[in-house]
Amino acid sequence: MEDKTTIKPLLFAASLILSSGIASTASANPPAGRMTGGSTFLCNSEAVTLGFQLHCGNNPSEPNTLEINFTYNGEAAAFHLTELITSTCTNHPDIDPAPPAAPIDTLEGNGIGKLRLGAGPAESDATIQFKLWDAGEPGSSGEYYTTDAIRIDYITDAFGNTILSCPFVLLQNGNFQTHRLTGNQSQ
Ligand SMILES: [Ca+2]
Ligand SMILES: [Ca+2]
Repeated sequence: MEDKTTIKPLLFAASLILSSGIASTASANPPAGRMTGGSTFLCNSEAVTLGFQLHCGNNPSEPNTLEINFTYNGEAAAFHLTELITSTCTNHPDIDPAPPAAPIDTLEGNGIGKLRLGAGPAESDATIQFKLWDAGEPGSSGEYYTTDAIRIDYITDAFGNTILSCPFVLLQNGNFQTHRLTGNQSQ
């Protein structure tokens, strides 16, 4: 059991890295769309929850929201996105995000936000970089390639200290969903 749960995400991650390199050379114009979702996952054995709505593209449409709740030094902590700076969506050849059908299945972004640690106030100028994979339904409790996944490269405080970093992991609960950009036939 231990070996399976460790090896499968690693294989999936390695495959994603290899395939995404091939896919990125085939498309000059990254597809647009948006991704929504909410989930719980394990980050270094600690439960993390998040909810989001994020648009992709060179100049991502509003609104963009991302809330992450986690534990830091034994206390409740929260990150609240205030600005999505870059958001790149791609279509992985081996992942099917349907339903619904969407031109993308992967979103990689970074931005700034507010960070609250313990009972303290929410401090501005926190930063985040992350990547989200939508591998269809139900989104969690499945195998690799059919289970949504997340990686949080970092959440830093205003001084650049890394507060949270989560390696690639499959979702435990919840679901991510990619969508076409509504109201735009070209997408
Ligand atoms: Ca795909
Ligand atoms: Ca999904």
